[in-house]
Amino acid sequence: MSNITLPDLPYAKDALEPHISAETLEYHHDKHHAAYVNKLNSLLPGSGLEGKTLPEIIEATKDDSDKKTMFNQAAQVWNHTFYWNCMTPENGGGEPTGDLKGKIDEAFGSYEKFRDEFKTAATSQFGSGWAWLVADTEGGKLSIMKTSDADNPLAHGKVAVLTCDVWEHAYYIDYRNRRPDYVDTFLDKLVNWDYANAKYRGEDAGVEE
Ligand code: MN3
Repeated sequence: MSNITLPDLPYAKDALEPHISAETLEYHHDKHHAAYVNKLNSLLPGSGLEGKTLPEIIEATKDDSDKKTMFNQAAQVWNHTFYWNCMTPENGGGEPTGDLKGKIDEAFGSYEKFRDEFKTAATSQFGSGWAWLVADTEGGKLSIMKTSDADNPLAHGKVAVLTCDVWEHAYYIDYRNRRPDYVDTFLDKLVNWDYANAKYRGEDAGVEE
C-alpha cells in the first residue's frame, strides 16, 4: 500500500518570483520532493509502518541504523511540506507577528538578533541541511537549530516553528553559490509568520500537511 502522498504547493509555481523562480519550484517540488515520496512509498510495504503518519515513521526510524534510508525519505517529505508552508507570496518576511513577536524578543533579545542567529545557522550549515526556529514545547522557549541532510527537530523532541532549506537544490538556479543572499531573501521577503505562529501554538494551520 502506498500511503504517503505529495501535497500540492500551497501557491502557484511562479508565486514566489522574483525571489524564488518557478523553475526552482518545478524542480524542487515536482522532482526532489516527489522523489522522496516515491522512494518512501517503495520502502513501506513489509516494513510494519504501512498506514503510519510521517511523524510516526520518523519517530519509529530515527534511532534505527537499519532504517536510515526510510528515516531520510520520511523526514525529507515532512521537511519539504513544512518548508513550502513556511513561505508566502503575500507580504512575507520581516518582523514577526502574533505571539512570536514577543516570544522572539524574549528568547533572542530582539528580532535583529534572532535574524542574525538564524542566518548564521543557515549559512554555516556545512553541506546539505536545514536551519530551524524551534520550541522546546508548544508555546515554549524558542531557539535556533541547524540539522544535516534530512535530520529535523521532530527527531530531537522539538517543535518545528520555521525552516529554511539550505540544500543547494533550494537556491542554486536562482542564487548560484550565494547562499547568504537566498537566506536574506527568505527572511526579508518570504517567511509566513501566520503559519509559524500556528505551528508554535500547536494549531492546525488549515493547510495540507
Ligand atoms: Mn529541498
